[in-house]
Amino acid sequence: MSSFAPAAKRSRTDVDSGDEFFPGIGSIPYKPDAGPTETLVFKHYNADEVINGRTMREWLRFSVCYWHTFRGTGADPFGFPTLNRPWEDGSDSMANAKRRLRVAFEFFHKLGVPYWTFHDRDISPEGATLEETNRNLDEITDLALELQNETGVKLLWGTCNLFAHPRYMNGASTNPDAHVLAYAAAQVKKGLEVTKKLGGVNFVFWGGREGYHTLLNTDIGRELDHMANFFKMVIEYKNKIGFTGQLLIEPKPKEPSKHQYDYDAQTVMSFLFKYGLQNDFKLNIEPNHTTLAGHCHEHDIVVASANKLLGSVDSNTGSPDLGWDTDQFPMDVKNTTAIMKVVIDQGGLTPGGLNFDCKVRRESIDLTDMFVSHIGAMDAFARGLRNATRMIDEGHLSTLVKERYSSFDSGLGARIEAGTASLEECEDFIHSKGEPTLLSGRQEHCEAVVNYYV
Ligand code: XLS
Ligand code: NI
Ligand code: NI
Repeated sequence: MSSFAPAAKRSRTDVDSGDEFFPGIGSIPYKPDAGPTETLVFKHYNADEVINGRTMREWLRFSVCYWHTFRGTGADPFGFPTLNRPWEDGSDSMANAKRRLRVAFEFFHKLGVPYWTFHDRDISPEGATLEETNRNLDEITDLALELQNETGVKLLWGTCNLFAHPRYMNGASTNPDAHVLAYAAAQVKKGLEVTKKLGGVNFVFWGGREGYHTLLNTDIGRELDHMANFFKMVIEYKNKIGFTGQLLIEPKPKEPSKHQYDYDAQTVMSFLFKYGLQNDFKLNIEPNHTTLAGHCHEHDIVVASANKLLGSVDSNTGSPDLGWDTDQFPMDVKNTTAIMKVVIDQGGLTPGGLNFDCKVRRESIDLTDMFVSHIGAMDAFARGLRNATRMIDEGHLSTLVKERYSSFDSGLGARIEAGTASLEECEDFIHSKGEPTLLSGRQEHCEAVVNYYV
């Protein structure tokens, strides 16, 4: 971004492109020999360093989300806002929205992330009518385009907020009222248009209210059919306007609906295959949703990738010891190593990325906490990338897995794998070979191998 003037010039009512909102902080440097308490530098993330044939920037494709980082206030169901955000004037005005957008791009630029993500309603106020709302969005996205061009920061994905407004309380594409579904469709039409305008390389659907609270008033079969037809309209319009971004669905098991239709990766994939949508959609996996569904952190990443449907990652972590979505910054290197192993094994995430759909704790009230949190998470993923690269290169685990399945490489096993064996053939095999020789699963050995790299 062009130069930022001192903070003293900051104004709450005017939008001055020369304002600097994080005056004490410059571009975050790579400083591998930094001490433990230097948390405003990268100790591991060296964007231009080539690892395994690609720069770290290209492998990791980091992105900052607009909603938590620039719309989060620290308020929770029990308390008022806590976060210190001096540029906010407390209004829902266009001037405030524009100033906030400039702050965001200063932040993205100084942090050195290549991408950002937003919901339509995060960046631009909703008006009294759809026309007014869309006009606001046009004006704000004009500025976003300008700021993207100025800073080189690109759009990883756009999405529509189809869950906050009261009209969506019973769902958007699964609402029992066709009128509400039509509103959501009109909103998504515009969302696709502005995402295309900003060069977004993906478009996400997280079905916040797509689910139910009681089966007594709900026709699940019709709701799922409607959701599928909604997505078919999306595909049709996307093709019509020439939007080439990847469509993504983000699974989540609970919060806010008691039961969410997009419960986990396996559930979403079965929906996609049932309705023939598997070639047009992939999954955006958020591991703290995965743990809420009762799986381990990397489970859905592995399952989606195994089905060639891992499109992108909301790289958060939760507190699995709690029962709700805490959207914390991923600081656990074991988790990031497990995720990066999958990402490398599938050849990268492009056009997806690692989006920090994370929020600072409501007690982390300083502006520097915004940087420290993202830097810590980027470093955790950089370490994950380095660890996973070594782990894959040295090949101990992949050799072990290959050996474990080697009985399927020849003879009857190969015919079973090819789908050409029969029950009679298996019976004959057992008559001649008898009992199998049992082999250890060696779980603790595998865990010890992983610990060597972490
Ligand atoms: C909520 C979701 C949401 C999506 C985008 O839990 O993670 O933030 O990523 O709508
Ligand atoms: Ni998310
Ligand atoms: Ni989430």
